[in-house]
Amino acid sequence: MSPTLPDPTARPVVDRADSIGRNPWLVPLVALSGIVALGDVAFMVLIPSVIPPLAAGVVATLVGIALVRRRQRAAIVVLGLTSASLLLAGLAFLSSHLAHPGSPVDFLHAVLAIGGRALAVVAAVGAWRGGAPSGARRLAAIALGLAGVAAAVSGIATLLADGEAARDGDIPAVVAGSRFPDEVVVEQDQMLHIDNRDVFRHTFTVPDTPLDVDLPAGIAARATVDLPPGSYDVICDIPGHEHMTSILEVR
Ligand SMILES: [Cu+2]
Repeated sequence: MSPTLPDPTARPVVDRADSIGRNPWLVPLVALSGIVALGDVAFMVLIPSVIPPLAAGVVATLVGIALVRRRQRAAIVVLGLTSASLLLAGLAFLSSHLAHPGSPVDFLHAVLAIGGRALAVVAAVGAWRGGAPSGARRLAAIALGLAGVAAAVSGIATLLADGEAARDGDIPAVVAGSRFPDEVVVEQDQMLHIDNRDVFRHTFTVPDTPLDVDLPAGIAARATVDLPPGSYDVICDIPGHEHMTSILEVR
């Protein structure tokens, strides 16, 4: 690539409709911001639950994209700051999802929300500084490569994931639509067969007891209920799944 020399005939690249084509970083910035926001919307629809910071980020992204033609500098600031703040705020929560490629919705959303936002911040800095077009193309190539690798890793992990079949005497519990059964009744030392029919990961957890079953997307697991008779609260300990509760009645 030849170095980019300043064009002496160029007009100032500020707040002009015709300057979008002149700033090659705007295309990846708008594309990455838009794709990440779409991913957030899809994620919230699938959970299904509204996560306030993500919803605010979607609105801010729409405002930023609407500003691109008329107020280019303002758009770059809005889109850049939206990605940077949500990246920092969500890192701890989302990085735990990166460890579970076998749950494609959680995993791919985390890759998009972390990787896509990090690249959007880079694009915003490039757009603000008016960086070289070759850098913008490299950024787009990195984004496509990252998406391809993430999809491949998740696809393989999902194919390799293997659940456990129910056996005679197991007590069935189906998890679907991010809901547990209202109540699960089991005899002491009986086995539970918990079937996660969702496309994202859950856990079947009785806090402060050994009963803590990891349930990757679309996977069923068997678990012994080694608890004294009584009534126990069941939770899903994935952040954002606080609405998932049930009662385990041990007789
Ligand atoms: Cu859950």
